[in-house]
Amino acid sequence: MQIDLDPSMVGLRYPFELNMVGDATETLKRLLPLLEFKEDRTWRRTVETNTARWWEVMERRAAVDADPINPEHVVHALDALLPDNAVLAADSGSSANWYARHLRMRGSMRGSLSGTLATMGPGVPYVIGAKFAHPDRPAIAIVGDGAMQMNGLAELITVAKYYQQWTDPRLIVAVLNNQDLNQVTWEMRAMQGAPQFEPSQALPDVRYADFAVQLGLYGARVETPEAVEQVWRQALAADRPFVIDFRTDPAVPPIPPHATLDQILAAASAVVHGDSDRGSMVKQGLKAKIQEMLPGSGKE
Ligand SMILES: Cc1ncc(C[n+]2csc(CCOP(=O)(O)OP(=O)(O)O)c2C)c(N)n1
Repeated sequence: MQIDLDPSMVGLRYPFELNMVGDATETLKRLLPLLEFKEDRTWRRTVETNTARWWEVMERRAAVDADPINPEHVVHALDALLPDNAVLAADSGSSANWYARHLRMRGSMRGSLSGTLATMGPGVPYVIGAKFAHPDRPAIAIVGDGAMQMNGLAELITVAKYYQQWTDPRLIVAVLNNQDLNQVTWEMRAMQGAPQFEPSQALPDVRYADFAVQLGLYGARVETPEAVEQVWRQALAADRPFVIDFRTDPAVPPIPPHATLDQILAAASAVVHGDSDRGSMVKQGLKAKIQEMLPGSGKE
């Protein structure tokens, strides 16, 4: 079913069984009395069980130790602390995976990413835009170090220029500093069985937090998992924008928990062909995967 105000949009991209033209709220109000209660709750129970299992697996994956910090822990820890009116953005890269998997949208939260084009670089500009639209709400971007080097660092100058105009000055940029164009490194492993190609994939370590401080913002570099929660709390309580440089492990696989066998075999073949990151990659991949099969995870 599709409901759209604009008749020219109805059925534009996908064939629907039922097309309705109208205001979504009013149309749904008219549809509600037509609903029939289904006695058979099997489908609903399956969805509830799968969802509960998903959150257990996420909890376990976030708790897996990594070198030095598991990026899943960074985003999972944020979920528990998020204000209900936060505006969120993820960049295109491994951050989009952790954002989609670990953050629970609730209250009046909003979230944006470059869903269709998947272009790198929108994370920081999106939260700047959010602050102009909603200066009274905290905005948080989760961004890869590649995107940060591409344009995020320069955009911090814009943040420093305008933040005093915002009633709530909180804008947080969390950099997943894994010194790798990690999403593509993993795609190349999974799709082509190609080992990490260092000349194109490796990134220099940059002091993102120091750059923020130089602009008059706050910044912190985090190198241990124990410090993750505390720094999120600090940034969420700050009276100005805050850049957090999380030193994360590129060996944590962003491939989906339900990756196909072909993809797993291709990644394994990348290891055989001398991936520069091979030891840690296999170890982290297995550790993350095992969380889905442990007792209590619903698969035993
Ligand atoms: C403008 C642009 N260039 C290249 C790509 C291909 N690409 C997608 S994700 C990615 C790596 C992103 O690296 P980084 O920002 O460091 O995030 P990570 O995946 O390491 O967390 C690349 C190169 C893209 N989507 N958009």
